[in-house]
Amino acid sequence: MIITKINLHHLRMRLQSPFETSFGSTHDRECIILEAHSDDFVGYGECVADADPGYSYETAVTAWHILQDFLIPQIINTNLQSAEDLQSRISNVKGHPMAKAGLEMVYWDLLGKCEGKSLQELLGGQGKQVKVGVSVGLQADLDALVNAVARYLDQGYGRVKLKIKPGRDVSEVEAVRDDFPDLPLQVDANSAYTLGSARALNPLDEMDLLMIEQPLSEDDLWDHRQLQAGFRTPICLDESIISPRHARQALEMEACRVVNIKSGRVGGLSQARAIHDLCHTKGVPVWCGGMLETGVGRAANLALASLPGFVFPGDISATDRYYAEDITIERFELNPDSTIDVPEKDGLGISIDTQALESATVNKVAIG
Ligand code: OSB
Ligand code: MG
Repeated sequence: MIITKINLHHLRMRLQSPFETSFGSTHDRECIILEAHSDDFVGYGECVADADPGYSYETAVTAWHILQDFLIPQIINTNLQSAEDLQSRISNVKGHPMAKAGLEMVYWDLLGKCEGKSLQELLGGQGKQVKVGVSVGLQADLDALVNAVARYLDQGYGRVKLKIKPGRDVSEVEAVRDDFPDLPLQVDANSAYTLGSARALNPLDEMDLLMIEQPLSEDDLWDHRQLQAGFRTPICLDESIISPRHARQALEMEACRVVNIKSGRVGGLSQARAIHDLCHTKGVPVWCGGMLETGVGRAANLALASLPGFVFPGDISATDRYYAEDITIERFELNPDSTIDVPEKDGLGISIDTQALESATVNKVAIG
């Protein structure tokens, strides 16, 4: 496949409500949408780097630079044989996984359109729906939190993740647990604790949580191992798992018992699938994380989450949980059994609402 031209669109999209985590509050989600042209088709991809380097060091602006000045010039007008071939052509660029993942997503969308196959088929996924949950940000107070959870349960979400940070952890989980004793519940600290301060989380071990996600720093595999040794509740790693190698090392070290997989964090769907395959072979459960994606990235997440090792519900909520207006014509709806349908059409299976894309675009460049 030969990509002859790529348009980058830097988007800013207003969230339905601000999303607060231990690293800050987001009201306007930024990302880059890649629009790639081959002779016969147009393919899309989403780079999930946000405005601020809070979740990772990448931002929409650094990813723009890396895509425009390094990644795209190295693959444009070359004959791409596979996703692995694409990755090997850009492997001289260190880091910047979100920029790479956005580019790889474009390749998969075009490949599906060329071959008449959905991304689910191309990746080897199965089933018409995937199980999903909702990630609930930090709220103003405990009442607001319990009300937010109740609202999502009314909408049909069957699994809830609560964001926590030091001082906003045990009482938060206790309040939700008291009102919803049987709810499948988990927490995500986005690396806000140290091995010392994480002692405050000990009471969570009695609160029947599915997992505790990324309590410590991204580069603290060893300390996660120490923490996991003292908890019955599985530790899940998100930020720490940046490649299949890191996944292998984390499992060998027993730094976690569950892995959150995001294609953006690991440099592309091929790497995401490789981590899935490794964990599946070792019997370690994985699930699909989310980055408040537009419909473009959400479509890819749904296909990825349909691989057989994705046993926990994904952070893949319905369109209206994130945006009043999205850039895809398709809107993703929650089914009553807390699932969302996997797109069936070729490639990502979505079509772009060009007017919505235009109105969300704050910067644009054509390459090639
Ligand atoms: O850590 O999982 C995270 C959103 C942005 C950055 C990091 C994370 C999240 C979420 C939201 O938890 C998941 C979603 O897209 O619904
Ligand atoms: Mg997380």
